[in-house]
Amino acid sequence: MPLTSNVISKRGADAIVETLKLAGVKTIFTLSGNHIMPIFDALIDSGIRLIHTRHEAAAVHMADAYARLTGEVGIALVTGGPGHANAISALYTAQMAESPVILISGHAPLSQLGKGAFQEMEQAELAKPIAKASWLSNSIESLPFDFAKAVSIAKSGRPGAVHLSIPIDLLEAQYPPTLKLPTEKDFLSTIETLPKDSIEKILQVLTSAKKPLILTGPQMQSKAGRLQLTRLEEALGIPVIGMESPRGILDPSLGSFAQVVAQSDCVLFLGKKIDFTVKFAQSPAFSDACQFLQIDPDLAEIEKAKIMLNQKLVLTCNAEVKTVIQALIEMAQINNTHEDWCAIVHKAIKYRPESWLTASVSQGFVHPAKAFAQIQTILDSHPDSVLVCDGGEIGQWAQACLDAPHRVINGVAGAIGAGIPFAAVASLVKAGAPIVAVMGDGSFGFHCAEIDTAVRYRLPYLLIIGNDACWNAEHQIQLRDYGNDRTIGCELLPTRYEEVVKGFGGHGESTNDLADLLPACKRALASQLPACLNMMIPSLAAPNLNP
Ligand SMILES: Cc1ncc(C[n+]2csc(CCOP(=O)(O)OP(=O)(O)O)c2C)c(N)n1
Repeated sequence: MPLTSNVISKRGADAIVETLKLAGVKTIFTLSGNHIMPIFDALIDSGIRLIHTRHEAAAVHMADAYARLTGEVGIALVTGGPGHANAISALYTAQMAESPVILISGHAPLSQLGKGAFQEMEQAELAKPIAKASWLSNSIESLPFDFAKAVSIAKSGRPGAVHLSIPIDLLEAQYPPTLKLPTEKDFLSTIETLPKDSIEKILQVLTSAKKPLILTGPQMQSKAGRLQLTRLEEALGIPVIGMESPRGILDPSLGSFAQVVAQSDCVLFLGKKIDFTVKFAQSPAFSDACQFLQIDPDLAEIEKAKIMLNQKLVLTCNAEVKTVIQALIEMAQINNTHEDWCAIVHKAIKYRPESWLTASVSQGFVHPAKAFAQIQTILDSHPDSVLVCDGGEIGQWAQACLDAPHRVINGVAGAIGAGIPFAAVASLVKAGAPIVAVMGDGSFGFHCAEIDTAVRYRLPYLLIIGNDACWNAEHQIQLRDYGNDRTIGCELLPTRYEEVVKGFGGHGESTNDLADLLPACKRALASQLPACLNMMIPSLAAPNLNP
């Protein structure tokens, strides 16, 4: 029988909560279940806030957005078996976004393993391929240290997802009077720095190139991270570009960047994985004459690059990205030799065709670029406004047309559906700032029950639904690859999603009139509720800025 809170003697669950407090955890995103109820009980009076969601994947998406927006570790707590399995797809999004998230899952009791316990599942094995580390706690003594180790791993090197399964019998077991809790050092991340001569060598190769570029990955795309990249660019006089999209160098928020990438003669991959997003650094995306440098926290990434790039990889270093950026800034010599090249690169990134703003669409529809030109004024109205992007083609239009101090996009994982959980957390951590989340009608469906979560926790935001009654990104693939007469199965209905939002207790508006768009958004924001603007759009292909 589980111990209840009126039996005051401490349990493993209390040890976990003590450890969460030591780690400075303030918020946990969760969905209840038998295996984790001792933790719920131990959280009473702990000062740690529970945000109870409607789906385990949403809890992980929320922990992910929390980590990206605060720089702290995001914690998701779910039950064992099916609850854990539900959480897994969202863990992949966090891992690919280099977001330090810890998924704690309850687990069948150790004493019943192999006997057919309720919801028994090889949970750690299930999470292993998509996490930095994944394991099953196996003693009450190790429990607090397991959590501290999870924090340390999630934050070290390339940040990412960590999973810890905790059997319920450990949570219910008596807390031995001799039980030790972790100290500050147990939570710390390990930092690999670079010796001074390596930094000098990197600076020398970069500055002697004619058209050098520095590419960084998702972990540098927070507001603070992007500021650090600007400082690095200012210190070196070399373009420093952050990447976080599965469309990579073709990301519409990078304009026609792919065209200048092809001209570069030296690229430093500074914690940026050399993967599909950079076309594996091969020709024609990169010049055959381009030299490559790589600084990466993962030895495995370096080994992979050596095989792929061979002689073209002239220098590799194993180190932590933010520390290296700081060292590069400190050791840089002011040098203006690449001023023209910087201007060319930034002009390419800013490129958006003027024709977007005069494009006409059929009666009853709104062109996304014209709508976003108006919505940008909302994002410009506050220093901490947040842009969330989700979905297929509409998400690409949003990324091309909108900018904000904080951006949370679905990221390299390319998984749709996280927009509503992301928006709730943006509202939680950036209270008072406008939160604008853009998503397709298909993507809206994945986690629309989280509108209820946002209503319960009073988390206002504005969802802009680009409603084309279609899973358009896939429909566009059918048109492009199979032909106009071979479209199948991607139709949706022009559903009144604003009524869905109202049904959950939020505010709903619908428009297909550009003149009413901004007033409708303002009414939605003034409602101080989770709100949506259901906007009818034509099925447009994502913007192509690198024809
Ligand atoms: C979890 C997940 N399932 C499926 C896909 C494949 N997918 C990518 S975009 C897309 C269509 C999205 O439709 P919608 O949200 O309406 O946006 P639209 O493309 O219509 O603008 C689909 C099904 C995916 N990327 N992630």
